[in-house]
Amino acid sequence: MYGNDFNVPDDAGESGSVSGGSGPAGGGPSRGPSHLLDEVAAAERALREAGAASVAGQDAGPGAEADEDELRRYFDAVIDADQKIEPRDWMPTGYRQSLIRQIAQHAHSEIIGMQPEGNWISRAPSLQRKAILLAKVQDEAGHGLYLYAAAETLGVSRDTLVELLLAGRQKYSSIFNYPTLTWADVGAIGWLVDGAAIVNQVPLCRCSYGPYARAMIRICKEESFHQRQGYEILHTLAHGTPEQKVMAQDAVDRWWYPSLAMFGPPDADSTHSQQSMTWRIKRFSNDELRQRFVDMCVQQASVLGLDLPDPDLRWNEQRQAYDYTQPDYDELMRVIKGDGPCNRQRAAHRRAAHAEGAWVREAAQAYAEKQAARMREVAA
Ligand code: BYC
Repeated sequence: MYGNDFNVPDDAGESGSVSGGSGPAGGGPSRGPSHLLDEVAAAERALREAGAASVAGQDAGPGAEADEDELRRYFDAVIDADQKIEPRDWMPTGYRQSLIRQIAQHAHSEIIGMQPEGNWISRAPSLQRKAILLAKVQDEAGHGLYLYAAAETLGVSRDTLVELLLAGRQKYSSIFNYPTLTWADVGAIGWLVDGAAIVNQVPLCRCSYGPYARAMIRICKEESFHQRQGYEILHTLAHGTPEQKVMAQDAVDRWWYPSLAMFGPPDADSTHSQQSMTWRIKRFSNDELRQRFVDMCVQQASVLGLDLPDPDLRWNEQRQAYDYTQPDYDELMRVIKGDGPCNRQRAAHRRAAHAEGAWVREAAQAYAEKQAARMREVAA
């Protein structure tokens, strides 16, 4: 349950709202990440129900001869009824393009995100740590595949998306342009980066586009293990030798603000949020999710015995949320534009891996063609 083994098991907030939750004794919201798993389960139930329900009293969508106004009205009714748009349904071009942009960026992030942690597979401090990290990095490859597959249902091929990434024409998450300097960074990535990813991604389980929502349910379940392993690494280090505790604190100091920046620009500067929320692709704004993440981390940091590097972090009774220092959004923009500490290295590594993997793609293609030819022979 998202690394909450060490949490005070008294959190009893509602699971529907973003910033809700009552403050426990000592101040601060008690909403822990286990609520996020409850939300994933609720989203999964809602998805099943959506599949069985009819929209706006209609048993089927508009017929083949429907004009664009009729199709658009039906699309709007599906969105308003919180039902799912499926690949064969009519959708506005902007909706399709926005989904391709976001899902591709998300898929690329999973694949590029393997690099900072992959860097530590051969140096993990024990066989068990190595096996766990290997499994986590493999999961990320799988998440990339689910997401590329979801994007393909929108009529764009995975090859095209990969080419756009390699050409620097599509983005991936800013966070993966920071270096992993010590073993504690693997813990901080799990706790903070995967924690931020989960907070951002759980609402995507309710995204209006069916294939993306379904992929996110599976991804969020797997991410729970990732966040938990990071939290456990940091807990071990924070309760180890003084040097290990210093290493854990240093990693948290370096990853805190980049993790806050992962949620994107502040709402006032977010170009896509409003339209994405109208289409129910996004359910909450960047700032709402960032606040939820901060509120979740404060209590966990205190259980870890580590400090969050923000002297102005304090509980605001009136807002029922923590006040905190915003990340440096100019730095976020520089990193997004390609000028972060590791952008060039990450892109070069991905291009090299793609080129070195050409023979695997060719072999798979040749095998698929051989199989197809055999099937044709059998059928003839
Ligand atoms: N990094 O209008 P906005 C993971 C871009 S996977 C880079 O607010 P939107 C993990 C944004 O694309 C983590 N670019 O955009 C994996 C837009 O540019 P364009 C990835 C960013 O879409 C492995 C412009 O800034 N998660 O965690 O409404 C191991 C304006 O932004 C960033 C996802 O992709 C950023 N941080 O909201 C471990 C989740 N922020 O496209 C962990 C799905 C913003 O106009 N994506 N930009 O050129 C989303 O939820 C949303 O796309 C975002 C941005 C919240 C990221």
